Amino acid sequence: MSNRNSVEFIQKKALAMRRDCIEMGYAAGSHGAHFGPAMSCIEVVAGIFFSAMNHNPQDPFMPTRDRFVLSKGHACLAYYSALVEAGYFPRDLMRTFKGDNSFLSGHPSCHVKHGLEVASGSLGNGFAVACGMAKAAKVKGEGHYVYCVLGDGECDEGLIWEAAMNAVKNNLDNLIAVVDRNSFQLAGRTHEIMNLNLEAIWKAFGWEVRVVEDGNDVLSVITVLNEMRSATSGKPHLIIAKTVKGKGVSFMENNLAWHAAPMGKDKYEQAVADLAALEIEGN
Ligand SMILES: Cc1ncc(C[n+]2csc(CCOP(=O)(O)OP(=O)(O)O)c2C)c(N)n1
Repeated sequence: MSNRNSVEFIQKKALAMRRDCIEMGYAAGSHGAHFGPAMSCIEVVAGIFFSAMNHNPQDPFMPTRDRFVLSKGHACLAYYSALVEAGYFPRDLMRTFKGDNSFLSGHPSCHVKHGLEVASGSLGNGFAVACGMAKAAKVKGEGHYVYCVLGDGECDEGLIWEAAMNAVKNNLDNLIAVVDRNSFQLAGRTHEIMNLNLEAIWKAFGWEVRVVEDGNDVLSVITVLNEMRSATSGKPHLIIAKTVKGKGVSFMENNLAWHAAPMGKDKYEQAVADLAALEIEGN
């Protein structure tokens, strides 16, 4: 697939992805969906899929493809929306989200033909798998990258740090991880639950670290992804992208009630209107 798309193209994809998230989450009815965690990382996921990653939706098993792991698997709406916008599966399947026998489950499961590389959702686990995939590529002399998106609350997990040490030991400079720094987790603000200086800690663990002040800005995201790909430090790469939980929908932004919730018709209509207003602003 041609990547390195224009900023404008990716901004449009990001907006379409937000709409897709609302459609899928609304279709889940009383099952509800993790709206806030998906909305915060849309530009990060869009930047990876439509600028950074070498992949081909027409050939999902392509051996040279870059791999993507959504370690914060509960934000699967962001992942599914990138896949549908890239053409990995038809749009009408979006309405099967969380339905019986659907591959669009509430946390990602492994369906490589639809672009889903790794099952994830048990926090910490996806990141460790991504480190293993990057090591496997090194051992086999394969040149692809592994991209991984994790949550800032997820960085409280011990497994993250075991895997982070191992990645440095194995010089996994083919690994580009992004922390979605939305400053909230499930039960509160991250600084109230575990006040971590993520930049200092990841650096201390030996990673090459960059901080993006606005992780909902496409240009900032794709610029830092480019920088990481051309870095020569030999270290694994970690981007801390400061984002807004629930970004783009007025009643979701920084509102923990929308970490996960069912969406009724009135909220659906409000969300659609908010996103339509964003589209008008952008044009
Ligand atoms: C091992 C594990 N423990 C607990 C959970 C439940 N859980 C789901 S989302 C979440 C909060 C994650 O916060 P963060 O990583 O900051 O992601 P955000 O939702 O803010 O994007 C938790 C604790 C889980 N999925 N896995």
